[in-house]
Amino acid sequence: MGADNESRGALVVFEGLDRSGKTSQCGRLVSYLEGLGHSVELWRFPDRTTSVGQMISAYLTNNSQLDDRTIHLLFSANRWEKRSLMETKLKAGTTLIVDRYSYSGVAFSSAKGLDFEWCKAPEIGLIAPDLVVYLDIVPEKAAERGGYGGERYEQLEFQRKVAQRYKLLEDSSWKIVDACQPLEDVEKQVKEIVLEHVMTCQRGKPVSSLWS
Ligand code: Z5A
Repeated sequence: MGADNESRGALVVFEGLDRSGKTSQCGRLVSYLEGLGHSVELWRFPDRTTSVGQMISAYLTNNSQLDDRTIHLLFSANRWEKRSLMETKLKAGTTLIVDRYSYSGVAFSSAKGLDFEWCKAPEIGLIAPDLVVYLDIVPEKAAERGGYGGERYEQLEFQRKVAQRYKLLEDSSWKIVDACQPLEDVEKQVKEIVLEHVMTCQRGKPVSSLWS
């Protein structure tokens, strides 16, 4: 996809267990990049605003029951329905800071017992992130933070399995940040790592496809 080396925005994905601090860091990062004059948008998956996203939301809040494979494919469809807009934005020079992506899809569904490669398959061909910031925290520590336990997957034993699956997905696009540090220390590291990648994409880097 896209052999052109034109200036573009960066696709930066945040991953990690529940309450690892993704939402906090994404918000701070967007303000920081905006302050530097970059065109930047905050995205999150699931995107609960679409009709597919509303089905996912009902499932996560225990207001509907769905077969494990069905919900997995809905999470994936929710990314596919945003794929072309994502490419347009990136090529127009907008950096996208994305709270969860395909790695969550595979880690959570395979932690339920679905086949790992089967879980990856529907994600193949989505846009590959330029950077994945993995906020690393042990589940016990995350559980001490506010609001834990409200949604379907927020149970300690399950989160341990999710952490194991995440480890299998790590590749050269990943940067692991210790999320147990104070929020401001995490923020400082995140800003440095992300800015470097934003500049690289501005200088020109082809958009590539995930896992293909
Ligand atoms: N899921 C899936 O199965 N398949 C998929 O394809 C996708 C997702 C995309 C919804 O995710 C669920 O969907 C999720 C995965 C699954 N599983 N669950 N449950 P979500 O993103 O909507 O919800 P979430 O993961 O639970 O995210 P969260 O609640 O937004 O947590 P967070 O963003 O990582 O953390 P936070 O909101 O920034 O911080 C949590 C608290 O910790 C808050 O009180 C902060 O002030 C505090 N905090 C943050 N950083 C620190 C530090 N450094 N020190 C101390 N306290 C901190």
